[in-house]
Amino acid sequence: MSYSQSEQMAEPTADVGSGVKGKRPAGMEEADSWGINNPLTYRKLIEDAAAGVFICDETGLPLYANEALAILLGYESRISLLEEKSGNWSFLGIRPEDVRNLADKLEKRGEVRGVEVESLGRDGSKTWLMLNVSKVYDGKGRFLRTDGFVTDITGRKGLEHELVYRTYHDQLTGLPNRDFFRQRLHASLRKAKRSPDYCFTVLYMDLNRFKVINDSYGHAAGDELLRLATVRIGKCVRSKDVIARFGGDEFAVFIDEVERDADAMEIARRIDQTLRQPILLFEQEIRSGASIGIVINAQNYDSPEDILRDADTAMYQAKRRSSHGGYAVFNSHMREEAMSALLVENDLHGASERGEIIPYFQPLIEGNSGRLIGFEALMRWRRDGRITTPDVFIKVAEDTGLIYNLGLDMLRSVCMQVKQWSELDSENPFVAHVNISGKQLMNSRFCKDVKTVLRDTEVDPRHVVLELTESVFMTYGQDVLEAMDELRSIGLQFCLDDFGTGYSSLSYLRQMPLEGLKLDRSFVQELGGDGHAAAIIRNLVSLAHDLGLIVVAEGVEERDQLNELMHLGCRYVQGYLFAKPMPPEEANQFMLRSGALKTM
Ligand code: G
Ligand code: G
Ligand code: MN
Repeated sequence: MSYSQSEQMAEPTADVGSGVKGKRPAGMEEADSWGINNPLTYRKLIEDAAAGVFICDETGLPLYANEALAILLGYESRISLLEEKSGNWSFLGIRPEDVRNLADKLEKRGEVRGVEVESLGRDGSKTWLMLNVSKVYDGKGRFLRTDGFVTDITGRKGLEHELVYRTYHDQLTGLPNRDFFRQRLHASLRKAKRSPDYCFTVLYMDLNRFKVINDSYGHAAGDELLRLATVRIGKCVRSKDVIARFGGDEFAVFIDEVERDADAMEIARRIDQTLRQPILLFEQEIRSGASIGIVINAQNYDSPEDILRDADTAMYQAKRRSSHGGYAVFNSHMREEAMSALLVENDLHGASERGEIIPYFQPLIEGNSGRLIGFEALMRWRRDGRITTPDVFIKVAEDTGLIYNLGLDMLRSVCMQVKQWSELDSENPFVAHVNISGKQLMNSRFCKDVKTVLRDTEVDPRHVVLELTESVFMTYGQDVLEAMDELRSIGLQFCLDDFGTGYSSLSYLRQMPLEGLKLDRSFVQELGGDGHAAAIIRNLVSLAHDLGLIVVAEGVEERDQLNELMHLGCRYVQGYLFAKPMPPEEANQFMLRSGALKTM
């Protein structure tokens, strides 16, 4: 816009120069070759400015506006802006509450600085504005007019919005993240303080087998699984609930305004169900499922962290109860358990070094002859003079990684015992079974360390059988097979423990380099019932024999069970009927009595 043009556009405005008159620096009057004293200079500056400039009366009716402001507010021209006669700042297109706020502050302080408001332009466009507005008075304190400067901050706001979004959302699934979730819990806890009837529930979950799927099908498949899970969970909740992804395969769900506990449970049950359904991933059918921890009446907590801690504890319990996942509701008993797990962890450090980890032995028997074929070694912890069984400490040992050294120590003790026995009776083939957890097997040092133990103790590896549970295969997938092959190459054998409790497909069984199966004791316990268990055992035994595997039935407590097992073709047995797990000295005695050892 040229100088002459703007001169032609005379507007009904106040004198732009008047407000600055008194402030003009001394000496300017004389040297005015730049036109500094000329009011038209300022007018041109304002009219050409990129920022919007306006002058209003006391009621917010515009008296002057520059072109930039007209564009900013979506008017066709400044003329049409000035035709806006409704006053009360309506030309700005801002919300009524922002108008009230602006008028309030002007009234109280005479100015506002850096106020950010959203404006709905005349042309329907949305713009973020930053306002600097001040009332101008004359020397006697009489109100003259209101001056305003308006900057378009839409770009910056968009960026801020994006940053906030990123701060509070997960990029992969678009779900709110942990920080967002925590803030939501925080707000709800505050609400609960005000309204005693308000209730909410929190779920915390992770997907089963996520790691295996990610590792064996690739990260793209893992990502897709997370997205599909997001969609499925979304279908189980109501619009007022919040689903968040905490990273990895962990999700949390906030269930708002729960009227009855049963309603929250129903949602948890639906999520559990839907995640169990097979998922089609890149034309492969995959089964996942979730472990879900539930905190009902979460409104009674003090902090979001406490809620999440307990939900996590409950999730851990759900996982522990079943390798298929499912859900568990938090109760205070679980907290005690978590506490005692901490205590156990403390004590467990250094338990090996203090010689507190010892093997107990339970005989493996050939059913028909009653002949002793070997022992299963079961880890015991002699803690403060008392014998502690693995249910108290194995899980903690696995979670903390302590299992690795405990297991190796255990293996060493077993090997020393095996060596001693084999020296006493070198004619009888004799095995010791040792339980190995996935954490041990998957450690890259494991094979080397086992070799060292075998060499140090001078034990023939053919006397050692490693027992692995099905869950190891479900958790670690193909890698397990490689680790097994490596150990087999040094002469060790493998046996699948607790068979029938996991859901390893029978086709999987063919791929595994196994010598035997241990039939889970739940089958044996069901014997004598409706005959169903007998049929299953018969089929499993025959399948195992087809694959060249020996079968040991676990948990045989009664003679009838033994007889039926023999009848069903199961040749080897183990259980309280023969002996409980016993310390090494007693195992020696047992051997003597069974006639396996000629001398002691
Ligand atoms: O006796 P019992 O309570 O012993 O054993 C319970 C479970 O603990 C068993 O099912 C077995 O899987 C596990 N367990 C026993 N001993 C060991 C061991 O030496 N190492 C590992 N990893 N697990 C063991
Ligand atoms: O590793 P695995 O899960 O197979 O360990 C066997 C478990 O079964 C150990 O905890 C052991 O103490 C237990 N056990 C051994 N024999 C019997 C039995 O006859 N009955 C019951 N209930 N448990 C047994
Ligand atoms: Mn076992």
